[in-house]
Amino acid sequence: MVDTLAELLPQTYPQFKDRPLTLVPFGEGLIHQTYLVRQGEKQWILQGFNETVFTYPQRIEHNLALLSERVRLRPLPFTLPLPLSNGLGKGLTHIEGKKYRLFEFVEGKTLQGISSPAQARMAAQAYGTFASWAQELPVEAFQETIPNFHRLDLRFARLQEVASTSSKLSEEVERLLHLYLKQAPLVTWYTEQLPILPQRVTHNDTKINNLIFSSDLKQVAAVVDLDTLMGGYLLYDLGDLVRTVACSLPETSTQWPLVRALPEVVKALILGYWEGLSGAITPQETASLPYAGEVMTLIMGLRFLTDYLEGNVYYRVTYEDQNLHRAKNQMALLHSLQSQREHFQHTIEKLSPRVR
Ligand code: GN1
Ligand code: MG
Repeated sequence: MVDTLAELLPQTYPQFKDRPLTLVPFGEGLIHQTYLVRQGEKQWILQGFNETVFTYPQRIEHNLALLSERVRLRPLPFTLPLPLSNGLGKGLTHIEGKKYRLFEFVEGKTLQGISSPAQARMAAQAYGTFASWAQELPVEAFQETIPNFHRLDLRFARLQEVASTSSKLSEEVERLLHLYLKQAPLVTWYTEQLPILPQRVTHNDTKINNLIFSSDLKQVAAVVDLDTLMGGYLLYDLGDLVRTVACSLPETSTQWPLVRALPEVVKALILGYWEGLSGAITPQETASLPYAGEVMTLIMGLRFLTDYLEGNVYYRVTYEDQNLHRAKNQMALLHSLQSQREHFQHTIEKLSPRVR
């Protein structure tokens, strides 16, 4: 495939004419297929667009156009890489029946984990700055690129539905399923929040590897993966940071007994996010933050387990049981977060004495 792409890309992107290209697979994303494109010294990112997951590409284009307009008027301290136009002026290019997008290559480093709480704080500051900046975007003008993406209640119901007809319920799976179903109180808490939390434009996929740090790791150079940018709640963005940054091991680790939330990192994330927000937060939102990591960890766990039962139709896996293992990993993290909830509550109360 890479050879075909290298040959066909110049037909749609005139900037590639004349000199040969090389393509290599790139990054750790689970949804789109990403390649690094090289021509001489210059580099780009080419993304094979996942149409099974993103069935509304025009909604993404619509949202990104709103974003690009805003960033032109009010730049951020980091870049938001947007698709480059092809020879027809379009962001999406069709090659051999598939869709692709091309991006400028951002010089720097992506991390799969952090090496200090200070790094966590920097990452959270960037996402907090983004949320504060995005507060001025008209949330109602943004379209849902994946309907009900972070609706915890619907994800919970979906797992129950899929499990009820599954033929893959071994004893191991049953045990895990039971642990997930015991999380009903968190789902209830979440549904009670929906009417009181303000909707705002959030990133919705704030994994650590969706940031590009400068090569010296002293600052955040770019926030990437903007396809799920749409209306959401602040707790989604802080939550996915907690899930992916404050965990002792990555989400693919199978050393479940060693999976836990690192309190000093959670604290650094809360502080950094708070600093980035610089006051752009309501008391209700503040009160929701101690649950942020739990909600996002539960959502991902539910999704991994559902996908396992459905036969790995959504997430890319490298072995048959990987989604089951990811779901186990997320449950271990969730339990660790829950055992420390009061501690996180305390950290947040100290930032904002009005919150009880
Ligand atoms: C997916 O594409 P990637 O790997 O950045 C997923 C996120 C999950 C994540 C789990 C559109 O993100 O919601 O948190 O995998 N994105 C989509 O690692 O489903
Ligand atoms: Mg990604």
